[in-house]
Amino acid sequence: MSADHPEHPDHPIYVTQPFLPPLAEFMPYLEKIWDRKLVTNGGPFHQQLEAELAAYLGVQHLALFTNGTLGLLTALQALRVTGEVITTPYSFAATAHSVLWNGLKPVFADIDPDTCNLDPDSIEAAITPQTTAIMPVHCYGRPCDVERIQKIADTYGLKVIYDAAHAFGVQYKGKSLLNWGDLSVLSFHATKVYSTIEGGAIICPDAKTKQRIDYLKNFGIADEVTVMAAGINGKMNEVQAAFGLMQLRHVDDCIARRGEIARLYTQQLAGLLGIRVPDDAPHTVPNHSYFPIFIGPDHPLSRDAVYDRLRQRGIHARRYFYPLLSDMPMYRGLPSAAKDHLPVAHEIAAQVLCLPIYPALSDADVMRVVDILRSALVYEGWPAQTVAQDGVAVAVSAPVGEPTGRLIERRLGSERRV
Ligand code: T4K
Repeated sequence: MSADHPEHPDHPIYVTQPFLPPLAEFMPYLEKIWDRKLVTNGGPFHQQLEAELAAYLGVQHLALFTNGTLGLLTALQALRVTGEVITTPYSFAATAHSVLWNGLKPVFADIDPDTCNLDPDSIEAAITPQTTAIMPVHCYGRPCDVERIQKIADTYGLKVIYDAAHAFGVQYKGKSLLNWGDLSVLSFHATKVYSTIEGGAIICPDAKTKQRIDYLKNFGIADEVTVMAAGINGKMNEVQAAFGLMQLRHVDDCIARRGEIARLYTQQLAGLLGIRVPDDAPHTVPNHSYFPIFIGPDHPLSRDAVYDRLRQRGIHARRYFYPLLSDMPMYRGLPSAAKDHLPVAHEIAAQVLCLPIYPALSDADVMRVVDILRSALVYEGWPAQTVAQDGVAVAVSAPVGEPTGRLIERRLGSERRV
């Protein structure tokens, strides 16, 4: 058995892995596509998936896209956004790129350290006469402060387009989070909770906006002789839509397994000083799309040293989202990209590490990751909690006297876990 084999104790573990059911399950869908010879341009699976996803997510209208980025680009077009768009520096490149590709100016505002989402005060401070829209991200699927953002948008007459790439299925106060804002854009990329391999969707509240979005994603074509707008080709094809229909049958189980993994990490990492695990988001049914931890200054190793140590042992955690968008060459010249304007984003980007989480990850693999994180504290001789127990110096990785804390001892050069 090679080290690459999933049952090998040292096999590599990536931050995520797409959920793929047995291939046989996909074959009947493919046979239908082959029979129909309708492979793209709004075929039957495309229509079925739009209806099923809208019902599953609890939203009014949903327009499928061939990826999330084309959804973001089209959302800005659909609302005829102009001038400046306030957005977050703490995201994937696609967020700010979609603004730039529309010939608009991204204006970065700082984030909240707990949610990693745009800080409403910072949004308000960034508004100018040129501002027409806000593009917040529900980072890791954690809801933005949607109430305050809506209030700001209403006060200043701004549109809100949520980059909801991470927020599939998230419920906030008993309803889909995707109903907030003017539009929300999902990603169904292979690395996401729910996937069509590549894919995405715009969620919109009314049929008229959906019609405009449907034109825009198909070159602006209304019929054989009418082109309504300068649209793009953003259509999802039938193979992607079929894959999505199949995935929808499994997504609840996938999210449930992710939840188990998140709980195991949370339990096992509790009390490891220098490592912050975010609290559960209030009023939220989460999707556990990512498992970020934050390596603070009281940890004996830097975040990058922990990242390297994990990598040396075959664990490919990721620094989502480092570097910040505001540090990328196409944005760093913007006044809003200045480091002193975005102190929280810089701090969080320097501390974050997203641990592996995906349905096929076993508890044993989670413990492999946890043990490496724990050993970083012990082996580096972290001194803060060194105490005397029975006259012997013991380095512990949980606060002393914490009954649920797990201790890792170093006694006369030999380690043992209690
Ligand atoms: N807005 C936000 C906030 C986003 O996070 C994203 C995408 C978008 C917009 C744009 O949506 P899309 O246009 O992509 O629909 C990945 C994804 O490619 C990207 O979709 C995602 N965000 C981003 C956060 O993560 P990378 O560069 O980290 O991907 P990559 O190829 O390094 O994959 C990560 C790991 O996943 C690999 O180490 C192994 C595993 N993997 C990946 C793929 C593609 C697999 O096991 N199998 C696979 O097929 O960006």
